[in-house]
Amino acid sequence: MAADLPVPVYTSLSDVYPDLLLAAKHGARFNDLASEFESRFGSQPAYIARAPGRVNLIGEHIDYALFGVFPAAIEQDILIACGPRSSSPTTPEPSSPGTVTAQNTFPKYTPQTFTPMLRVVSQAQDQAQDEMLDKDVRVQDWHLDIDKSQLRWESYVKAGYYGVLNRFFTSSDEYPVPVNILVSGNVPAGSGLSSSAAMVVASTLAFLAVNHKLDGVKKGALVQMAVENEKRVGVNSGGMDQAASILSTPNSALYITFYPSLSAELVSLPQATKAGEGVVLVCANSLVVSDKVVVTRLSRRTDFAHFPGAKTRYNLRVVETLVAARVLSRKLNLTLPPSSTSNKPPTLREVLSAYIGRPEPIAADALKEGLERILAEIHVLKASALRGEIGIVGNEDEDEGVTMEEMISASGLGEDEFKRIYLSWVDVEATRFQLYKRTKHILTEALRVLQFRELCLASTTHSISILPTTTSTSSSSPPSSSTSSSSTSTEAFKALGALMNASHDSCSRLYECSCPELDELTQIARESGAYGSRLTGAGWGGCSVSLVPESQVDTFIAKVRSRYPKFRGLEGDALNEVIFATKPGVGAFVFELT
Ligand code: NG1
Ligand code: MG
Repeated sequence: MAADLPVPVYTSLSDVYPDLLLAAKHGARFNDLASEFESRFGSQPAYIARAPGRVNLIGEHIDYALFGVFPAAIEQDILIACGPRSSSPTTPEPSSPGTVTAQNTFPKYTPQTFTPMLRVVSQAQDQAQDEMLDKDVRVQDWHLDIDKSQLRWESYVKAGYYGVLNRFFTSSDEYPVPVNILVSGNVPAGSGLSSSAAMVVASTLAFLAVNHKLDGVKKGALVQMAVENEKRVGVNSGGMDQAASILSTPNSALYITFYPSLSAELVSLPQATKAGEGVVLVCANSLVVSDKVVVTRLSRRTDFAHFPGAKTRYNLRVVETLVAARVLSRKLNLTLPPSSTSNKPPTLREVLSAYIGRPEPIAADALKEGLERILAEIHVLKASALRGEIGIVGNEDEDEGVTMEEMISASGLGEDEFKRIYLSWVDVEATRFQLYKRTKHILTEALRVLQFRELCLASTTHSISILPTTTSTSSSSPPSSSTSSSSTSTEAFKALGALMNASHDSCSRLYECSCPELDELTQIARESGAYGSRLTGAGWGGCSVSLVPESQVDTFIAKVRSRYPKFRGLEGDALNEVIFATKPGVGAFVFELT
């Protein structure tokens, strides 16, 4: 079934976009890119790999804790035209196998040439990778230099290539072809719409296609590959973006779960019965660039929450939530599954599983009930509780966090072992670690995702599991289906909007991943007629997503434009680029030029 669906390869865009206007619009983009490729490299590309960005409706910063998320692909995408270099009459054959000449249609991204280095190994060096390869012994291993200390456009191209090389060119009798590629796209970078995942997915697809390795590759396997590939750029992200980019289908959002294994269910937003009473999603870019890959070292006296950088922002959150999972399981005396080895520390989702004490996959209703119960116990993670102080005072969400020493002591591990498990892969310096606030966000956000899904299922007739590895989760019977009338759909939109607002509030106060501009933009959106509005993606800048009555989109956009200071004076394309309505779009595919 769906994990088993092959990655689609098309030779006609009208098979992808049944809407003629859309097919013509994208057809023109594909043609332009192919002509540009030909004029730069002297021959037609063989393929164009295409992967969309995504908007996350709800479920922020919980994918790496292995809780379910609710994204949808957007129409904007990354296109990578590629062709084997040997087919080019104007350029000489390079001597090393697999050399890549990579160009970008945006002049600020300068051309790059890189060659993977081959290392011969006698046997498996990386057990996990070999298991995925289904091979006992690898005889060769490829390396590409990826600069993690700065954001470079070609790093995302290399990341996709890396995975292809190390999965498909492991025996000494096969070498990758030299390749020309030309990258283009319209997913705004650093905006929380996952241009990075779109780049990595498109790059993975391009290198698979040009090396004739696409045959038999299933969508599920491509998601796993793209997730692993993107980690090479330096952000220890979850799998939401790659899964959304690959698995989306038009007009549906995806409920994606990661535990006990990857699974995706198509869920539509509630339909209004009366025309014009439906909703659309509007993305608005705060125009603050969200940059997770810059490394910023902090002085001991600095509050990390206000500084940029993957290591201090995104990856620090990953560390805090993993440590919180360990401490919570100890405080609640839970026995974690044997798979939670020290090399793969348990996540909060695995802790919840142990807390509920039922075999996986656990149905959505039971997960919800478990989340509600465990939330009543997480005060054990407050700094005062960890220090053994009696009596908890102040606002229930206030907590000053713990020091490194206190955190290590709460983990029950020795300092060396703690650092090996939780800090060896990341460069963080912070004075306080927020175990309570991060956990409260993750568990309440996981609950909101389940509530959001339930509201959608209650008002729509279908939900189809497309990666049915955990099908029995769908025994999480949707709430008994209500008769759909416009008043109930309006009530449903209000309830969805309220969940989005609560999500933003939690991101802002507990996860501290918003910024003043995003707080302002989402507030303006609510005051301009949105049912709900929240940041989308990692935050600290980037886009908001708002649920807006279909009939009011134009007035909504006009109001936001007049009130959000960074939008004043923007018109036409410049305005459309920063605030636009979007519908769930088609997932990644390869276009073969004939
Ligand atoms: P963005 O910032 O949109 O790329 C990141 C992570 C996701 C997820 C979200 C927060 C990457 C590639 N993706 O998304 O996995 O954790 O933040 O929900 O870093
Ligand atoms: Mg990204």
